[in-house]
Amino acid sequence: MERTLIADTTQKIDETVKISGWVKTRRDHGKIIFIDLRDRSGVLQCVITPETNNYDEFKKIRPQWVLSFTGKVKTRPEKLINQEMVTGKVEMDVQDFEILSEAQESPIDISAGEMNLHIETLLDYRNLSIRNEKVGAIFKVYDEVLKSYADYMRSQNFLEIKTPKLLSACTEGGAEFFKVKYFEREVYLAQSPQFYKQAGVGAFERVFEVGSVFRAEPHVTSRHVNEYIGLDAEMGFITGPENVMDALEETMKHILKNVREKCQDELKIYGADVEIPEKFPRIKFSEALEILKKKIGKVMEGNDIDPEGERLICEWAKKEKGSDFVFLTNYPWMIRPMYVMPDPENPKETFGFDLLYRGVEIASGGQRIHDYDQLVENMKKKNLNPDDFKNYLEIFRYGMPPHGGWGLGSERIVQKILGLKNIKEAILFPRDVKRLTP
Ligand code: AMO
Repeated sequence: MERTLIADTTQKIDETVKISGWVKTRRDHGKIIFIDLRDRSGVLQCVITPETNNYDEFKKIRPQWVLSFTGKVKTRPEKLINQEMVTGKVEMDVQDFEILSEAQESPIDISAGEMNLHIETLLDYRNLSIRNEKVGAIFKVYDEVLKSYADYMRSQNFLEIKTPKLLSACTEGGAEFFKVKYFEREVYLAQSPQFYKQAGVGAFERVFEVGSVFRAEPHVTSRHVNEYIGLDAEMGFITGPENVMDALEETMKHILKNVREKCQDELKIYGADVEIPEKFPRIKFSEALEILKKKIGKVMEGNDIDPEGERLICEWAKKEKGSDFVFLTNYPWMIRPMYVMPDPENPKETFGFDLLYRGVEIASGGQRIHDYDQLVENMKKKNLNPDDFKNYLEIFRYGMPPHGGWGLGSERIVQKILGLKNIKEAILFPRDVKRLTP
């Protein structure tokens, strides 16, 4: 008999079907055994009685065993209907079962709705914890974010590209590189597809990439990991950084709209609201500093806005502008990379921006320098040696349109949508300063 998915059993009342999945829970009531069987589509209550074939063998079956059940789907008595479940109106009277795989006793209880475990324990037992319904919900939202991003980019005629992650030189300079052995040489893991996506613009005008990014940052924070998935984009023929912000704003709206529509069950599990503001407020970096100083009484040390400042600016944007998002624009030249276009009216500022969402930076971007001589000049001003960027500079010898783009952190989006305390919860198998397993 062909397998029926559990979610489809609601359409098969009074039919005999075969379902397959994992034992989520087992409850014994005298001789009657209730099994909640889980497959990729849902969970179904299955009833085993002494009439079930090989009933005695069922005694040994425990959570996480993988089974097939053949039996009749029937409507539950009115008072036993579970409104919370898609399959809550039906159950299966099991006639026959087959054991597909046995399981040892689980070291953590993954059947519970809420797994009140320390994050490190959750991650130590990651192979199991991702089977929990609440943990699993995170990855359904993540899937929707990735899908919506790629779909939207394509709908706007961006070409999907994949760029190399093994590099002979550090992309943007700086100390955030992992060195790895490559035959007899030492090479670096890419900490951004920056240069390659710009090369992509030279050929295709609009490109995007969903790819791994490696950062050798020793930070232990709730928003940093050492390997993450970047949602990058780059577009040509822009007339200013506003075009890039407009495109990023529409992209985020599209992602959130899809998550809100398609992940209702998952959002409910987390009690998460997805609000989509009509317009994302845009304020200059310098104005943000003023707001922090005047309205909130926080003076930033140095030239940048620290995580606490980002949180406070987001609180301000929510209160004053009713928006979970806020763009900070015109970043100071001092703290932006050499490829970011300086503002011709005020060279102390650039056409670089950040996008903050619910207290955290989720994207950086801006207009880039597209003129060869200007780029060389800017490198020198930043005390970089243009000879170290020979391959990158090549792009600008052969005709580059004005262009710009962004890098979005996919995991931070999911973290903020669901209100997860730590970014690592939004990563299937995270890599941090200490963790390289499982
Ligand atoms: P940036 O370095 O700001 O910009 O990175 C872009 C976005 O990537 C995410 N991110 C991270 N997520 C998790 N862990 C980390 N350690 C981490 N570091 C960064 C953030 C951040 O906003 N080349 C530019 C982008 C561009 O201008 O196009 C860049 O890499 O969400």
